[in-house]
Amino acid sequence: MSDRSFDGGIPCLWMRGGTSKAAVFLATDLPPDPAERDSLLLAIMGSPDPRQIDGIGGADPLTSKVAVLSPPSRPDADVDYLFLQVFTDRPVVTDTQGCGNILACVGPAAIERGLVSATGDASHVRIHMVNTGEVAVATVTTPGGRVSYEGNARIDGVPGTHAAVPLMFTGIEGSMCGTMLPTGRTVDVIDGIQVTLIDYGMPCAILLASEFGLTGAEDRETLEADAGLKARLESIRLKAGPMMNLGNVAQKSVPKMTLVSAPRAGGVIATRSFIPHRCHASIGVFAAVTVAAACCLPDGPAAQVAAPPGSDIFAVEHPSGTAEVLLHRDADGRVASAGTLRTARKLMEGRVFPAPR
Ligand code: NQM
Repeated sequence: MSDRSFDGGIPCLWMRGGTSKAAVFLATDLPPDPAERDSLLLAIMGSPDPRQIDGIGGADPLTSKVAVLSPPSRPDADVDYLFLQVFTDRPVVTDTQGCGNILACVGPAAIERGLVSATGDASHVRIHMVNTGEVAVATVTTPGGRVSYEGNARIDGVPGTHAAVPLMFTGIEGSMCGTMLPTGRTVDVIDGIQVTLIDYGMPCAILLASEFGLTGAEDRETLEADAGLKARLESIRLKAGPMMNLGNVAQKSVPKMTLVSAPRAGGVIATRSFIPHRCHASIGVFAAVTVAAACCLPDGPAAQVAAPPGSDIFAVEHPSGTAEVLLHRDADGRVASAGTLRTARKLMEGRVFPAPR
């Protein structure tokens, strides 16, 4: 343990990225030892406690997130971004997933904190996603060299309009599982249920809502109250983890368990995504990209219900609207690159005070 004191607080940006919120830190402001850092982050967010009453976490996995920024460790990036998911009700901090929603606030935060310089009215920030090893490119609105959060872009799940933050990805296939289809199959059967185990940016298990007696249009609260459903999903998830090269996933936030059904609002597919123990209010960015990639497979639960898009834009329906994913496919129909559009906003800048440990 270091003898560093945090009594004077720790510099922190509290930001919305897409449909999630995170505390954003510079790595130099946190303990270098991961165990010590994670203990501090639990004390900052107020975990473990389902209400996170003594911390700044919002009592929901979508608002109990951390981004740690540091200078780039590779020449093709401008900034390193380590994502950490802080569990609300367990003393767990995990780096075994990235987060595309929080990725949206990394470019603005890196400029705000002086790690990256703005380059004209729009700045392209190359972000090394340390969790998975790829580089994403975010475009940040920077009139006069300062970050602007104002604009006309709208994303479902966030009221109002804001500056667009387009995100582009390459090389995200098999981000954590090594390969897009870690079992080598498009369909496996676990506990008698068909499942596609796939990683195109996020390890996901894709299942038909109908196999669980659901329409796939149920709201978040109804699904979260269904203890039987959650137990069945967790049983499948624990078996899927080793099959996906993820090892024992009991204390990990992957794979995401995504129930799919036919679209109802003109999109390509409808989703209800468990992340993994709570139902997402919308859907994660890389989870949506991965669902879109699953729709391109010749068979499996997604292909069975998807309405093929007429273009490269895959509208993925979720409980609070639709997330649009851009998928570029090569001449063989293989997904070559992906993108999406998010917004972000600085909510608070200051010093955060961890609870006594
Ligand atoms: O899949 C939540 C979120 C996410 C992850 C989660 C995300 C992604 O919406 O890229 O954005 O799946 O735990 O913040």
